[in-house]
Amino acid sequence: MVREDLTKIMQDRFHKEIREADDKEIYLALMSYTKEKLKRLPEITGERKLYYISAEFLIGKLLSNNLINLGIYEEVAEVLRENGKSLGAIEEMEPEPSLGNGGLGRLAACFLDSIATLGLSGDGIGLNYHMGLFKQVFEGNKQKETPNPWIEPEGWLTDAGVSFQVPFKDFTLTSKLYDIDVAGYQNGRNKLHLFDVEGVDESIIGDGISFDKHNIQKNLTLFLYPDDSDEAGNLLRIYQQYFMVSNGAQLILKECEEKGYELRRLHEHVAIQINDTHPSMVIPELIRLLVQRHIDFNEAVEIVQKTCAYTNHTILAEALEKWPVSYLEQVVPQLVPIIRELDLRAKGRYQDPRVAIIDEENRVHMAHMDIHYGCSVNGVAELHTEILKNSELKPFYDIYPEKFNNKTNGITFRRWLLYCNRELVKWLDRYVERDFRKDAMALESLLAHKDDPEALTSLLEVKHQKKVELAEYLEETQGIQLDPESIFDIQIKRLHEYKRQQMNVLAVIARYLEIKRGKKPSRPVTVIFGAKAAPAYAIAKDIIHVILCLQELIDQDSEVSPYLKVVMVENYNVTLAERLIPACDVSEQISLASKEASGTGNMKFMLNGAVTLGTEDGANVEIHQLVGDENIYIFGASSEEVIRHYEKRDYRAADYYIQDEEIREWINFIISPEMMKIGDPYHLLKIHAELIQKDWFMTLLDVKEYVNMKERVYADYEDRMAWAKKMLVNIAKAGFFSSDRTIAEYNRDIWHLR
Ligand code: 26Q
Repeated sequence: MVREDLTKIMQDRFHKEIREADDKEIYLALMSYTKEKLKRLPEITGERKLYYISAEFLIGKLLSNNLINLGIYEEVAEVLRENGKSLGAIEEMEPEPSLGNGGLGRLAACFLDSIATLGLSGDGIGLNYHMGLFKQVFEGNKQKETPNPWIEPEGWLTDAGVSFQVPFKDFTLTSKLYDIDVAGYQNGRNKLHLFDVEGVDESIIGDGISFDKHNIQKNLTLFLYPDDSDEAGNLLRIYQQYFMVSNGAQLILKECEEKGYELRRLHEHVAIQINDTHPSMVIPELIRLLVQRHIDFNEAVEIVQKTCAYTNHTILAEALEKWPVSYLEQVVPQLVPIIRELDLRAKGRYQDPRVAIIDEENRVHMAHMDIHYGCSVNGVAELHTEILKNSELKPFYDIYPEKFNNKTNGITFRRWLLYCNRELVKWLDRYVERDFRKDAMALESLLAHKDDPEALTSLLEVKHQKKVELAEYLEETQGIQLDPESIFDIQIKRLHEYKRQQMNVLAVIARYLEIKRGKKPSRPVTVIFGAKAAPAYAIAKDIIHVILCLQELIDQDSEVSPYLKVVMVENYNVTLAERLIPACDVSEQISLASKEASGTGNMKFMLNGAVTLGTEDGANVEIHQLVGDENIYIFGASSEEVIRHYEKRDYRAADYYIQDEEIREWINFIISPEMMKIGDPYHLLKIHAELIQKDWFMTLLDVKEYVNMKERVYADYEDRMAWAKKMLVNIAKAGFFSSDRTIAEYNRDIWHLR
């Protein structure tokens, strides 16, 4: 079938045989073939439908994932092979849609896959950013941002032929809807709806990623907002958010009306999941639209409340959105009276100022609106939800204990195992008893082989193979040389102080200095970083600078480079993650306890047989519980301890610096003559001072224990069979982290789709 179909498409479009065509032509043919196949899948339907509204969907490349979910990946790969082509090379032709910053956006993408795979009726609603998250290039050991276009004349987007009017204060915009089909694994299809503005103008982009922030008509969907740590007091963000939710709400009502549902019964037919506070304006907007359609205000509030549920993804204070009422007045004045009314009602019931929607400074707390006027609040890992209930959102938990629930994150095994690690899948097929493809918990049967030398040896071979493949890939694409015999110690995630890449840097420096002193390790280590820093996040950029300088310094030092290598891959994205994760030995999950809501990279690494070196934070806690002390390396202060330090304000980085000679030596190395010669003294001095004088995320509290624990990890790695056993247990216990399980729980507790 595939053979004949593809041959015919090649003939019709390019008048060529497959073997004569170039990779781009094959890519185009394969894509149109796949799109056609997707279109023929039955649409998933149901009495109640979920709308997952999110400012980000970090979907990554779609070709291979679609082929897998359609069940034709192997067949296509075979047909190409027969014709002297490789599917791998074809994949390179596809641009990556980077429509998200990191965890939250990638989670939304995993969820869409699982919702369709479970046969639940549920669509995504978001924005069609023309530029994904900026492309990162390194120049002079610094990050530079450049535009990252991904939309091509032919791609996965299809014009849905739907548009709405979205009213702003000074003008009304007409939207245009594009859809992407989302195939379930061996199941039907749902949709990702991405709204765009007709008049977006890519020519207003100036230097790097700068553009005219005021020309809303031309810029609204031009860029994905980079997760900005400095107060992004930008009106554009509000324009984007309102555009997204107004379109979303209009689409939802339109679909209900088309199905003949009564709007009074909206909640019986619709569930809306609000992905962090970015889509929170959907609450007042839906109320507005229902009232416009002659539903009484009180009833509209009730209907919306029964429809909407909110997920919290962070407890970092600076990330909790609070919009000044005056901003909303300037952009969406029609929502302001509604929000004021919702606020008055909440204040009437609860006088505690901590639960007010509009605070004394006239700022609207988006999360507060979600909690008062939604039916559910969830955190994304056990620990995170407990912190929400007991501290961050405690006043709300006291009022609405029944609304709070935990939904520990998950990842789709289709992309993060079936696609990215076919060698491991082959191995699993040998040792897992039932089919783990539809039932991730089946992986647990692997435990029967935890002392089987043949299973363990072949597992080590799979890992080695993936390390070789990564080395080849990085050599080809970035000119980086890796030694597959070395330990691959990997930290890939957004750059943020709380994630503590700087602590990993200090450990690298510690190792460097040891080698310099003559302590040559028996096996080399490769420490790999991948991370983008928000363009306005100065400290994060300084940390990147240190890493890149260290990389250069060690590369140039023939005394150290045989034993230690630092690599910061350029432009870390989903595609690179798919290569890095299967090749990883040591998974770095070293956030300051209490700060990482969940993490999802930790799960991807575990599933691919890496061993975690981490703090008791986010889902690491659950990984620890599942695999046991023997199969994970846990260190550092507990979340309670950290929270106490913040309460008492008694953490002083300088004390550690003054009292501990080693810590002092490591930190001072950042401004050593060797480093200052390679790097920019201004930035090196800045990060040096930052670590001693502020260190808001308590690097120095844990760094000693971290360095010691890492030493133990590397030593344990040498007992290859014992290490392989740890790998096996990690894989066996990863089933819990399938997003199929997460979605089944959302459905059981919140959505109630049938
Ligand atoms: C805010 C204001 C202005 C512009 C951008 C933003 C913004 C954008 C994105 C704020 C936050 C984000 C993303 C947050 C995020 O990715 N959180 C992560 O969510 C994951 C999925 O639940 C968790 O696993 C991670 O622990 C959490 O950090």
